[in-house]
Amino acid sequence: MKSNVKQSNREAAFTIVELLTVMSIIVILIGLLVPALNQVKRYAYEVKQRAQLNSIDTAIELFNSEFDGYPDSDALDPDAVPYCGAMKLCEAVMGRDLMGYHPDSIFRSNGMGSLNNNLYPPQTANPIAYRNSLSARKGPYLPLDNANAYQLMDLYKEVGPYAGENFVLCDVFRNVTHLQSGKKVGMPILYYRANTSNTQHDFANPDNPQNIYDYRDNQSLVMLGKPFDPPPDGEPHRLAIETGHQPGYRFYMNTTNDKVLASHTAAVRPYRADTYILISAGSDGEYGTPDDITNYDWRFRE
Ligand SMILES: [Ca+2]
Repeated sequence: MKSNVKQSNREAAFTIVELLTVMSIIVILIGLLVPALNQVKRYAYEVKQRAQLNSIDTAIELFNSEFDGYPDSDALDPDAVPYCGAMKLCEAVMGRDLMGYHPDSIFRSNGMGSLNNNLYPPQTANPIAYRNSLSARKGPYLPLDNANAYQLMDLYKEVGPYAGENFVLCDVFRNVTHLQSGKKVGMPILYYRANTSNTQHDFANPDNPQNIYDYRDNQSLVMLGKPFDPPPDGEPHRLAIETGHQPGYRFYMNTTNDKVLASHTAAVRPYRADTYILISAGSDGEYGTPDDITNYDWRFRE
């Protein structure tokens, strides 16, 4: 009887070996779960990014139906001042001051119209001009809360050739520290309009004047690099420059329409040859890598 009691006590208690076994199983389970959770989080961001591109698509279509054409995306404005596709996209769907697009705009970097009149006057300097300007506006075509519109000078310490007060629409990934608020924000969404009077998609010659898309529309912006990973430590975006290739090569490789290429009979064509292309840098904040999210079938090619 005595020996029986002793035996059941021993069975009820955990030995140190059993405890260690249980603890190591828990550690292994956590090790399995954490990457899975990170993957879920990343997937959620990707879904959110696709939704944002869809709402930008809708906004551009509203602009198109109002003005009978997609917004310009040339790298320069009519005065040859740098004003890239990403900035023109923001002006078209939000207005240069986020209060709506002025129909007399000719997409000048300084917001002036063709008669050197300020289409987007500041409210404080001239309240009457501001009110008149507002009553002429169209849009904004995106809700301000979803636009993620930020001034370039709040994203990059060095804004390169650009006027820093110009806004861009940013993606939903949080890689960049907003220089004013300290909040984490996204990288600018790149915008390229198709030149429908052209016929080529020549990745052997990215500078071919007959190319439907022009990689140079956003090249100077992409050349600014990653604001969260500044030079000399940071690598340039792979969409901008790649060792052994001409600038723009990766843009043309990754916008080539596989379905047309596969036929071997038709000419090489880009995706969305008659509309426009949008590119988000994706979760790594770098343009031209496999995680980029676009409004066409991004199949990353080296
Ligand atoms: Ca990327």
